Amino acid sequence: MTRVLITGITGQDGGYLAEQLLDEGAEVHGLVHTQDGTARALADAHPRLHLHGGDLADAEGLRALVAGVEPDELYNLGGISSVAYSWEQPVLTAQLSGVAVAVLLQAAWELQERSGRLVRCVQASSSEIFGQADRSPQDEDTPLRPVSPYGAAKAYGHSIAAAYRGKGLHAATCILFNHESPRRPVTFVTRKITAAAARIAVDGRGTVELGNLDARRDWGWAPDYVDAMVRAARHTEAADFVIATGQTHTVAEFAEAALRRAGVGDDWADHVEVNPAFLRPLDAEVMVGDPSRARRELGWTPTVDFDEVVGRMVDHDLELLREGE
Ligand code: GDR
Repeated sequence: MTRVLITGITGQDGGYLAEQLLDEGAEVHGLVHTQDGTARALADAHPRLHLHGGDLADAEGLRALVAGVEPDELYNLGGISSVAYSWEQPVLTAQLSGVAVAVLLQAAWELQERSGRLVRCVQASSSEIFGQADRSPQDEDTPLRPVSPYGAAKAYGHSIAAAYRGKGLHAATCILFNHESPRRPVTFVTRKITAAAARIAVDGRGTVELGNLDARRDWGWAPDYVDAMVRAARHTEAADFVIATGQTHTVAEFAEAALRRAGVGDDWADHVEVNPAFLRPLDAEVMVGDPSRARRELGWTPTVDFDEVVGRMVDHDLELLREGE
């Protein structure tokens, strides 16, 4: 039975990843910072899921966890995931989304040396490592030019994974572009919009306050991206893989699609306001990925398009409001 260790198991991707691997019959171990309701519900539902309390800032604890679980596959999804929040906590972001990657990879390397078994590692890298990219679309050879504490920390994690790969560890990275689902917290723009669109449609009034409406992002479906990480772990060669759809839309287009889907008609723009509080010190205007390598080498392809991502999220938020009535 494949034994897997996931950091960030209570996040959007961690949950989908745990479910996919449990469905395949794997024994899944997850690092959890606090045993919150999501974690408990997951563990209660799955006898092959084992949760371990711990902290990505605790190097000794991480090392002991990897040594104790002895995973065949290690997925590092943990850390600070919000670009906006990383400006409030730059040092913590460096620790949790940067330094912890080195700690985990070193622990995996030591386990591999001791056991003589391959430890397949996947680092959840991010399109934010490209920041103000010098080319579009971005692929695995695009230079790293992060423009936020989050992007900088992720760029370190990305680079240290390559270093361990050079040393002989199966350290793959998936350079994940934005990927969404109804499990996204409302701190991210897509869910903020779909939750607000549902509310506005039900109340017949109200607005959603946003920052940069012109930012173009490449939005995919989170479970597809999790599947790419599993493929990257099991691929013969560890490598960097861009995981993206190759299509972009602006934040304004997302808002229009969501409000229309919720039932607000042609006056959708009356329900969108710009609030400078949500603007970032620096924000890449366009992020779009070229997933050719993942398609070619992993046989991976996105299965859900933009309209369907928006539709599923809005329908879920409408359903939540109906249930609450
Ligand atoms: P991002 O996601 O920073 O790309 O990181 P987010 O949804 O927060 O922002 C996307 C774009 O929308 C613009 N924007 C707003 N963003 C937020 N959160 N709130 C607003 O009101 C708002 N208005 C406009 C942002 O400026 C930005 O351009 C996500 C995370 O999942 C990361 O962990 C991951 O690495 C990257 O995607 C790829």
